[in-house]
Amino acid sequence: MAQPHEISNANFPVDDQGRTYHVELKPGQVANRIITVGDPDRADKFAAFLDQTRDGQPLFRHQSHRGFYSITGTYRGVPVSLVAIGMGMSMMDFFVREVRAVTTGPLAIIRFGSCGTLGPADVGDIIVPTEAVAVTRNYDYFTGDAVPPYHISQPVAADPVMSELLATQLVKLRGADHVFTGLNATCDSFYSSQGRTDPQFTDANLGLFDELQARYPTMTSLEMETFMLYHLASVSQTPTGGTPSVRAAAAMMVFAQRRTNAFIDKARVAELETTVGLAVLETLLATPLNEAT
Ligand code: R1P
Ligand code: URA
Repeated sequence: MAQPHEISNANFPVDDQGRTYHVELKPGQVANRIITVGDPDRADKFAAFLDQTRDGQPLFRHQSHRGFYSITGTYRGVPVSLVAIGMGMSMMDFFVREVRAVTTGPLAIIRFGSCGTLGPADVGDIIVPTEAVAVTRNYDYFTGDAVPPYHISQPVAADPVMSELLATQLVKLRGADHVFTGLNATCDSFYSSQGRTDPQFTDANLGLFDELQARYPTMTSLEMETFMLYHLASVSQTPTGGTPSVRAAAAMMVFAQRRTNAFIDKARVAELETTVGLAVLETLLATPLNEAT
C-alpha cells in the first residue's frame, strides 16, 4: 500500500513531492487555463471534450482526500485543466491559492456553475456575472447585537475581456433572450443568506431579497463561489507586484427561479452541461494569455 506523504511548511503546507495539502497538485499537473465546477460529474462530462492524449500520455486525473477532483489534458492542442471543488467560498479559496502556488505565469479561470435567480432570467437560462458581491451571515445579530442580520459587500468585477467573450459566445449559442449579465450575489449559505426559509432555524432573512435588489438593481444571480474567485483574482499579484496574475470570469446555469419557485429538471441540466460547457471551453481557449505551459 502507498505510504502517506510527509507534509512540511506550516505556512503553506506541501508534501515531499511538492503537492499542496488540500488540492494535492504539484507543478506540471495543472494548466494555466482552468475551468472550475462544483460537481465532479460535471468535470467528467467536460473531460470527454478534451483531446484524449497529451504527448502520448493519458489524461491526468486526481481525486484529493479533501474532495478536489482535477483533470488536466489538452483541448484542440492547448493545455487545459478542469477542477471540481465542491461548494462554498472556502473551497474556492483553497483551489485558487493552491493552484496559483504550483503554476507560473498568468492564470485564466472560468467558473461554470449553477445558480438561483430572482429574474429576469428563468430556469435553463445562462448568467454571465460581470461583477459579484458577498452576502454573509452576520453572527453578532443572532447573539443580540444591534447590527443587520446579513452583511452585503461592495462589488468586485470579473475580467471584462473574458466576460465579453463568454457572453458573446453564449448569445450565439442560446440567443440573447436566454443569456443575462449583471451582478451576482455569492452567499455563504444555500439557505439563510440566499433567502430560503426554514422553520427549524431563526434566519431573519425575509427582507433580504428586497434589500439586495434595492442596493443592486442589476442583481441577477445567487450562488456560493463566484465572489471569492473574482476577489482573489482582483488581489492576485505577479512576483514583482503590479498587475493581477489571475484573470477570472463565470457562466452559470439557472437551476432555481426563486420568485416562481421553479427548479430545473435533470434532462435540461445534462443538455446545458454539454452544449454550454463546450462554449465555455471555447471561450477559455480564446482568452489571450501569455503562459508558459
Ligand atoms: C449549491 O447547490 C451549489 O450549486 C452552485 C452553488 O454555487 C453551490 O456550490 O454551484 P455549482 O453548481 O457549481 O456547485
Ligand atoms: N445554486 C445555488 O447556490 N442556489 C440555487 O438556488 C441554485 C443553485
